[in-house]
Amino acid sequence: MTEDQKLAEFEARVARGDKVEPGDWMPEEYRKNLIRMIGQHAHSEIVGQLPEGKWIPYAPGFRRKLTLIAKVQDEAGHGQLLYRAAETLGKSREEMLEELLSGKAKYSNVFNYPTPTWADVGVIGWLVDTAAVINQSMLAQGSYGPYARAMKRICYEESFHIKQGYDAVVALARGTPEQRAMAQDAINRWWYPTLMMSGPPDAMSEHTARAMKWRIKTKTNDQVRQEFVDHIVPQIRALGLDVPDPDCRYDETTGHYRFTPPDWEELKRVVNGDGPMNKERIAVRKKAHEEGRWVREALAVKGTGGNSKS
Ligand code: FAQ
Repeated sequence: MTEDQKLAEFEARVARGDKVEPGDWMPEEYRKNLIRMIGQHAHSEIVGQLPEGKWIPYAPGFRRKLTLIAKVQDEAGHGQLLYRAAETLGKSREEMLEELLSGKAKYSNVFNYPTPTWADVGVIGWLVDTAAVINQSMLAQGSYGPYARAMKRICYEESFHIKQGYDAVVALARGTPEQRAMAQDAINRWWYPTLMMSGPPDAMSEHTARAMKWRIKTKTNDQVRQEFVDHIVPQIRALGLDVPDPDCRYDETTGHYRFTPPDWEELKRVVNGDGPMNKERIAVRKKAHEEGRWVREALAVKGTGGNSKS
């Protein structure tokens, strides 16, 4: 078959909803785009442990500490699954990690903001994980088998994270006026970064058109963002809390909530390394990577499985 015939057959398969598997022929651009996206996603899960992980020693009570430890550990597991999915496309985990640590690779904007209060843990679990699950349920319908299957499993766990975050926010919303104010302050700070998570608007998005054609994504950035807003605004208001956007209201004619778009220049700055916490996040990752070197080296000793007896 000529390259054109292979491409036509590939596109017909993808359009039918078939899954593409690791050994299958695929256009080079499809492979590159998936490596880019899955790699960034894996890095997001790994760096995403840090903003909430910071609160493990200070979690209010044993039960909340246990659930937070489990959540943060789940994110590490998601990172592992995603690096594995990217490896099936021919890029090594070492190479991807090197790109993260050198600052070359992008990861989600949202993890470059500080978490000054316990309410941030609740609001990340509730708002950020809700936005992540809406996006990932869309990705679970995607064309690349290993990524789509990883998404399905990850979504089960992230859905539980939403409950953990929501439960923490409900406790604050029903608490003292100070606790309620803490919850509101965290929502105010996370609202726009969470809206930015779904990516730039479709009109500015470099990769969306091709990603839709090849079913790497099955909804556009704007569709995912709108779905998030429609889902979360009534929940926030039901707790007697506010969305920090006076123009956010339900539009009877469209059946959707209107909202003020985020500052897209801020998104650009943050994903390109100039957010409030980028430097600290990478410094912490580098330190953890160095401190874990002996474990990787011990595991890599051939034939011993890391057992020093042989
Ligand atoms: N942050 O042309 P598009 C989680 C970049 S997981 C950083 O629209 P695309 C779980 C984009 O990469 C959260 N960079 O790109 C959790 C591209 O850069 P490049 C992560 C962003 O790929 C919860 C450029 O801008 N989820 O939260 C962002 O079609 C709690 C142009 O953009 C995923 O990664 C951004 N927000 O659409 C963990 C899901 N937006 O490569 C711990 C998989 C855009 O050309 C605690 N990824 N960029 O240099 C996706 O769904 C897509 O990649 C989008 C972007 C939607 C993020």
